[in-house]
Amino acid sequence: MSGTVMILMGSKNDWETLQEAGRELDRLGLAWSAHVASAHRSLNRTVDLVRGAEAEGTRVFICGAGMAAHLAGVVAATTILPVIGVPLAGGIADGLDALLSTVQMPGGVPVATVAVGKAGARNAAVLAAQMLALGDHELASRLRHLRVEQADAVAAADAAIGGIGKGQ
Ligand code: RP5
Repeated sequence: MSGTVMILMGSKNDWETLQEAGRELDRLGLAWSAHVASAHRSLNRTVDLVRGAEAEGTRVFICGAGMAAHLAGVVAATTILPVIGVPLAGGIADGLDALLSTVQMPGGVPVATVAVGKAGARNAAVLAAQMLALGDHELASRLRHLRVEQADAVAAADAAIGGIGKGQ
């Protein structure tokens, strides 16, 4: 099964970053699968994977790639389902190259592009959940709970620091 969200990555070396998306999808209770599928090294298989996932009920794609990062764009060209692109660090500009390759899509074929690296991978999962929550009240409630947890963590960190410095 493809899962509600399919994570695609250009190389197995990308998994260390993309697994953050899988972890967040687990926390949010969403079914997902992950595959290595290169836009350049295995184009036909990538297109087949996307078409197969669409037929099996996948609703959102998360695509992570570095360097000349065309994976998200190729997937977006193959499907009308939402595609979230995660640019990865590495390459001559350490992720700026991948960011521009991912985000600079021609009009009519959007890729929702998130931050470079692990924060982007995590945000891709949250954004996918937010899209799916439009038609799912329980998922919307889990997302609200995530926001509360995050705010609580900040308050706990502040309490732990206890106001560094003595003030005047
Ligand atoms: C991209 O090229 C991949 O997404 C990866 O980030 C980068 C390098 O790939 P490897 O040479 O590490 O397989 O296609």
